[in-house]
Amino acid sequence: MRKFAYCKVVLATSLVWVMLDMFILLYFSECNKCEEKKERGLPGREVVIQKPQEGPGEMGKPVVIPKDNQEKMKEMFKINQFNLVASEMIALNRSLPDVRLEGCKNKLYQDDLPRTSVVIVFHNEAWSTLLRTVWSVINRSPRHLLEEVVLVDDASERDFLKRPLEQYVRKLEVPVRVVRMEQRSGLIRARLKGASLSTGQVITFLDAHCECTVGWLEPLLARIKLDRRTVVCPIIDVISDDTFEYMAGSDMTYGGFNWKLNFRWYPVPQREMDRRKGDRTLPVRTPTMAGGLFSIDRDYFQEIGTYDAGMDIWGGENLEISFRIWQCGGTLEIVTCSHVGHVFRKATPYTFPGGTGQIINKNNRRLAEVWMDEFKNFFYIISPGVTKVDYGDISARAMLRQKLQCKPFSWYLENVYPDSQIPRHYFSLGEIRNVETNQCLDNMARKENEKVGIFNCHGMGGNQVFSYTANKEIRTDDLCLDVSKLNGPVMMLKCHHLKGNQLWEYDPLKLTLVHVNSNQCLDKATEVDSQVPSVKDCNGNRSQQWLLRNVTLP
Ligand code: UD2
Ligand code: MN
Repeated sequence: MRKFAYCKVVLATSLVWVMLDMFILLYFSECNKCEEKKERGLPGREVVIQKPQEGPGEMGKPVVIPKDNQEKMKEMFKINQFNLVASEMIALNRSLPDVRLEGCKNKLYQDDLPRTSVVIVFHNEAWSTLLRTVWSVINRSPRHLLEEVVLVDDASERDFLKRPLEQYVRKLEVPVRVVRMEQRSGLIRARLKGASLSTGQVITFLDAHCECTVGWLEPLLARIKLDRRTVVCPIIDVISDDTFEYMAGSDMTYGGFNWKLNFRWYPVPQREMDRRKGDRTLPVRTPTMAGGLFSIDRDYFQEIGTYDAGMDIWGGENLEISFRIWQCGGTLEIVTCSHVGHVFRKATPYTFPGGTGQIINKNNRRLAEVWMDEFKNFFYIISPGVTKVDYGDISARAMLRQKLQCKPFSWYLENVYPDSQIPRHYFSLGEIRNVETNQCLDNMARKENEKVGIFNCHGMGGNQVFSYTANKEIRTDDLCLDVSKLNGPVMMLKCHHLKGNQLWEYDPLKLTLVHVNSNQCLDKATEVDSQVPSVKDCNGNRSQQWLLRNVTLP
């Protein structure tokens, strides 16, 4: 009996302990060591930059988690959707490799560059990643170019981001201000608040899980000094969400977007290499920015209408500002001599009040309605249901476009983004229907390098939307119908704009789609599989006849 009672007490106490442990794990683990342990090798800034320290993650090396810590690691991964255990093992001021092109390392910049405020917005960010961002800014920015750091807390729910954060940053040698949103507002309105409270001539935005590398700032500011209507992004390097390894990003990709209005990286086209006469250390003109990391002249930011404050939480603002910059007379560049790392995550750790899809679609509709003219139809047709999402009042943004006399979206496609996934000119946007079976080409939600399918027509757009373009590609979003062998199946490959195996000739009388390279006709199926369209010798059969029909929006 007594033994039983004893057991209960032990059980109860261990339960309390486990719960306490969980609590500590969730709320304090990121902070409990933050004060003493984290700045190994301080203060010697020069030391930090030039001499790699000993320790996990130094010089951007991957962190290895000991076996007996794997469970904790998995548990803590969920908090921020990155390896928090790894992040906590790394010094807040860790050393990083100099990943710049050789030609960047000895470029000289004027002394009188404009000073920048660095604005970092965050919602429930981890202590270690947030402060490592701040430390990397302090340690790797020339002091005379750094006005201040402004941290905007978008109504985080973690105690360590309250007073402990304010106390910590007070001790830093650069002014770091913490400002709070009264309620969860999303990154767009949080950045607007940070921008309005900052004072530097330039505003530099960073995500709250970044690391700036040596020489990151000067080349950005130099471009703005040259022309205040130039908005500049660094190359965004990859900090592994798993090991926190630092991996250099490529100077050969730039920003684009697909029909769904997702931001995507695409290869820098030959025309842009030619314009720079092959010099990869010169800035790349980019059609869009990823969104999180850029510098902009304060007055110019005002002039072109900051952000659309009607956008909520996350998403869309990056394309919106990109289109606006270009269409309203500015320039958007990736400065290839500037490298800043960012922890890319596979999932989002925080809530989207009102629903993820709802919010992102609303933001995207706002930007499509204001900036994309008739080309918004590519977005609407491939995203069934999106036209039912309410996007609120956009009259102020439409007026802004008027006031600034911004150019049409067709101008942007023609002059800034001729290799865009949205074709400037096209013959059809809708379904491609087989005359014999009355079925439609369908991408079956498959991915790059898979076969195109065929399925009963549903007239709803989505997976059955194809555009036959003026360049004679048949594309569904950024994938093009491609055939690489005689009688072969029709594959969906990334469009390469080089014609080749992606060139199709439509004959509106015979209703055939001739694959030019093989001189064969698109047929409803292969010999062996009725679900896989292929090319075959042209035979005049109805299985090789196709109707290109525009889908009309509901
Ligand atoms: C990318 C951008 C991000 C933003 C987003 C589209 C990069 C590296 N990142 O997504 O800056 O443009 O695309 O909107 O280009 N945050 C808040 N409140 C919120 C939600 C987020 O303050 O309600 C903060 C968050 O803590 C982070 C920043 O906003 O510091 C960006 O959020 P993210 O890191 O989840 O976005 P990311 O990198 O996936
Ligand atoms: Mn981010």
